[in-house]
Amino acid sequence: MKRLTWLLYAMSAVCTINGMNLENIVGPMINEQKDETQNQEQPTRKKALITGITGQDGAYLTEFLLSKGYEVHGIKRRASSFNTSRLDHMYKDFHLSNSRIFLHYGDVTDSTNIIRLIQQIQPDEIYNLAAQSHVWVSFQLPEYTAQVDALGTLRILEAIRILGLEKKVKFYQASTSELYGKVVESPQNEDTPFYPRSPYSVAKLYGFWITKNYCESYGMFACNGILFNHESPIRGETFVTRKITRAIARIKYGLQDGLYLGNLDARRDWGHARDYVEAMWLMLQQDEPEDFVIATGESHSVREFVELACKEAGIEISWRGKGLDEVGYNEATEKVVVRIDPRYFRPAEVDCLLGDPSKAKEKLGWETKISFEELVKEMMRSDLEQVKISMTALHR
Ligand code: NDP
Ligand code: GDR
Repeated sequence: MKRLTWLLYAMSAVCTINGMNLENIVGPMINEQKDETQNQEQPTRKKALITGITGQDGAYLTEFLLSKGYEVHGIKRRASSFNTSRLDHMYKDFHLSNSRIFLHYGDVTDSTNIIRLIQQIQPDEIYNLAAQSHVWVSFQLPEYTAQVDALGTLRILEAIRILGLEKKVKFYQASTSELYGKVVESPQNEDTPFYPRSPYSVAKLYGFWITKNYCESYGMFACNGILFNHESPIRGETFVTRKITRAIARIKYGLQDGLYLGNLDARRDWGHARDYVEAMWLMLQQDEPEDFVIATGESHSVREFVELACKEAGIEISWRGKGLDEVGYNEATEKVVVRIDPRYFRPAEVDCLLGDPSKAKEKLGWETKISFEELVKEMMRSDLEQVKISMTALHR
């Protein structure tokens, strides 16, 4: 059932049938509702506020917190089209009984909005996931990225302080392995010095330190999760993993000829988002605020990800050529599947990330459960399924 609902999400996000977006079929109610602040309060129920609830992690975290009995409030941005498709299936489930998920229009670039929402909701926990989260895009939008990723964090912390909620609210900041950037040691742990390599990670560096500063200055429970890359079938379509699995699925069914990528040799420590949102929650259940690295402790190259995704799709891929001329071709058909496009290179690259999650294991009892191979398999199968469904629908 869970797989089906995520699949429906993914379909709604990417497919149109006869010009009609599938989002309308999955359940548009969440988009039609007015800004909600009234709810049937139950005194013992914990309230969480999630910024970035419409993103990958926001959706998994919402599902997780609902399963723990929380009332979940989320901030969504006004958009010209529906942007809640990752959440619609959960909202529908709860609409039938007492609703425990509430969406509020907002934006972390608007201080007054943030103050008003925190005042109205009075959350016990705030998860700050809102971000312009794409590293390559941050080179195109450096100022906006700083507004959201750096100052957005400050606005929330300051709102908590202005409202006198320092002792009530626990605050989680979505920090990132990108802070390690040009790594000075490997694997990276909580003591590894930072060396950010993009406007995104420089903005996140501010977010990291302002969180620490408010914790130390005002005694707030505020902590950083230094999360390494985590993916899923609902990963944004322009991050490399999802870009690969979507493209391979389309190539498999003849809807696309090939796939253009940037740096095939970049290595990342890739985990599954479902595992990682649990770690966020665990950090806020501790007695004292502490920062934690969340990672698998394994790193793989983009090239390996392509190979595994192709294998799962039944395509045997081989490589030939070097540098910009390197191609990945289908051994059976000799057709080129992967080409290099330098437009996807970054002005400054992060070559290799590998996390050491020992502290999380020891203090949070957290460990990754889903392996790299299982992750690729799940993503690939989901995208193959979506292409199949969209093709069937088109030929009906
Ligand atoms: P996504 O890009 O999927 O989601 C980002 C969310 O932030 C979306 O809900 C987006 O809204 C929202 N958002 C963007 N700008 C604003 C704004 N100005 N005001 C309010 N909301 C905004 O990211 P992920 O879910 O993958 O990541 C969650 C967080 O964790 C991010 O902060 C990211 O930087 C960080 N992180 C992610 C890692 C990963 O591997 N996924 C690893 C380490 C850190 P909309 O849907 O409208 O665009
Ligand atoms: P990253 O993720 O930058 O690590 O940030 P992304 O998937 O974008 O890139 C990973 C690596 O793959 C290389 N790459 C490509 N990347 C993209 N997007 N598109 C391509 O075509 C391509 N070809 C090769 C990149 O150069 C890079 O080395 C993610 C985000 O979720 C951040 O918000 C988060 O903080 C970090 O993970 C941890």
